[in-house]
Amino acid sequence: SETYPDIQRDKRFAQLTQEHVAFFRNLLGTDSAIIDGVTSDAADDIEPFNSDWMRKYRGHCKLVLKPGSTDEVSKILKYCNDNMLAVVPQGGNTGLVGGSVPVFDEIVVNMSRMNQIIEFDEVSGTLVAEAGCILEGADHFLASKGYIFPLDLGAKGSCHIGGNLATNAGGLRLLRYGSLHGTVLGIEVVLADGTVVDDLCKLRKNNTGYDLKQLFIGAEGTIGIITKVSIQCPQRSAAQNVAFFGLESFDKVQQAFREAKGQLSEILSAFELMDEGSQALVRQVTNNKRPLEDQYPFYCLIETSGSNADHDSEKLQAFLEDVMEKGVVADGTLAQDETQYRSLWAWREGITEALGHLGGVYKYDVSIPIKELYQLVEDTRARVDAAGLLGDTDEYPVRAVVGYGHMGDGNLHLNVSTRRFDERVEKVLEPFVYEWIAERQGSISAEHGLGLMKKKYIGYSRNPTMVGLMRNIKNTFDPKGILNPYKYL
Ligand code: FAD
Ligand code: 2HG
Ligand code: ZN
Repeated sequence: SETYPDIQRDKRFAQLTQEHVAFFRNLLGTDSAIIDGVTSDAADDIEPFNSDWMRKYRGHCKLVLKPGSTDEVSKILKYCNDNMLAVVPQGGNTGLVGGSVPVFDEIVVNMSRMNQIIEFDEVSGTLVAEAGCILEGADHFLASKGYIFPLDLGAKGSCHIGGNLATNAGGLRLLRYGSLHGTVLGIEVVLADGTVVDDLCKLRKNNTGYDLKQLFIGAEGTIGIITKVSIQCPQRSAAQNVAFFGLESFDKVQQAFREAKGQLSEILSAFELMDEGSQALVRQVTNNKRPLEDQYPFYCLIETSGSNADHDSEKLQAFLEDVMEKGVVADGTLAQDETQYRSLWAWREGITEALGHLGGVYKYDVSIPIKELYQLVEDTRARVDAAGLLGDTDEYPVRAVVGYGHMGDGNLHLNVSTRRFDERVEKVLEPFVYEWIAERQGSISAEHGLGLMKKKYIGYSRNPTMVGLMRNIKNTFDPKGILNPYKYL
């Protein structure tokens, strides 16, 4: 491929023909369910499905299929498996590791038409929905019933719940609601050969045999296409508060986290970290007024969710006074209303989008023991600087090396914001970052997954025995390897 000189197209895969297209057209019936660049020139319409959110990864697919039912997904995959046609499952295409777009000419199976809520049990809080529901839409539906989706993230307006499961997305409230491995009760999934696995269980407890659904959570579309989801949703909290703090050092950030857990305990629902560099870039792009008057090396956003607004704000106010008195926090502000609540969150949630406006971003999504979480940013910055790549003017490719993330989960997002993607920058960063993490027994993928970006680096976080077992799983569920090839393993 002109895009990926290091990767060869797998010759076992067939080239798409008019006959293939005719089969899919006949199967899907409606024109809106198929974008065909094989028998017609639909290049412009296909482009958004070929190109990822960051505009870093680009494929050359000529056919996008949008099934409207599990049966259609099953028939598509059976036909692809029989005819050796490679497939990329695609949700909202907000993934950050190049997993959701083709590498060569794989067919995109986009799930956006399977977007119905199937049922909701108002007593238990169990939601059953199709995989193509947009996360924010599902959450709005739940809000009308007094419930909340147990996952929230900046891409909620576009990402699908099926995509969330496929990546095992973590997001902003994992600290409170836990991982999808705990909240998902069941799934329906279609295997490569078209077999429909119906495990759409609605039970909280079910210890009958291996828990197979867990394999598909975080499998990034490599062993099946998730078509339906059953998930346990918590009661929506009546009161939500947000505080935004400035802190002088990463030691103080850690102290603040300890204090927050101790003093806010059951109402704490998020503890997020942002460094000054990340906030300066958000400010540069949005031009919004900063929440605090002065600048600090670090900022934390703390959210509480509870049942009693007065009680919660009293607790948060007392917490803020206490940590300021002890000198843990240098300055802070509390949201006074819904508008301020949203605008404080925007300083954290908006980082990815803001950086995206500034040029190319190299992203590393890592778990490391909290004590060393920020050291990675400092060491990386020093390395990029020593290589002569970091500077304020156009001649330098790198604008800034910044860190932020889900402090409460020990998950850092190291972002290297560049004026343009540049091979010299990538060479300085990789495998340096992965080695740094492996030395500390960290994870090179805390929540975004492996996709195309980290396929060759899996060995930094998983030993050969585990990678071998993973290959066996892949071969069991997708023996011909048609699902999301060239990625993950
Ligand atoms: P896609 O990007 O379409 O696909 C992602 C992967 O899942 C691909 O490998 C694809 O093949 C596979 N896939 C998609 N749908 C299915 C399906 N139905 N069955 C099988 N495989 C499927 N991630 C986090 O974890 N935490 C965050 O806080 C977070 N914040 C983000 C903020 C922004 C602004 C952006 C752009 C991204 C963020 N992400 C975050 C990354 C991304 O949003 C998540 O990975 C999300 O879960 C992907 O969902 P999607 O529907 O867009 O999937
Ligand atoms: C977040 O936490 C997302 O905002 C995206 O996981 C992180 O862009 C990133 O690196
Ligand atoms: Zn994140």
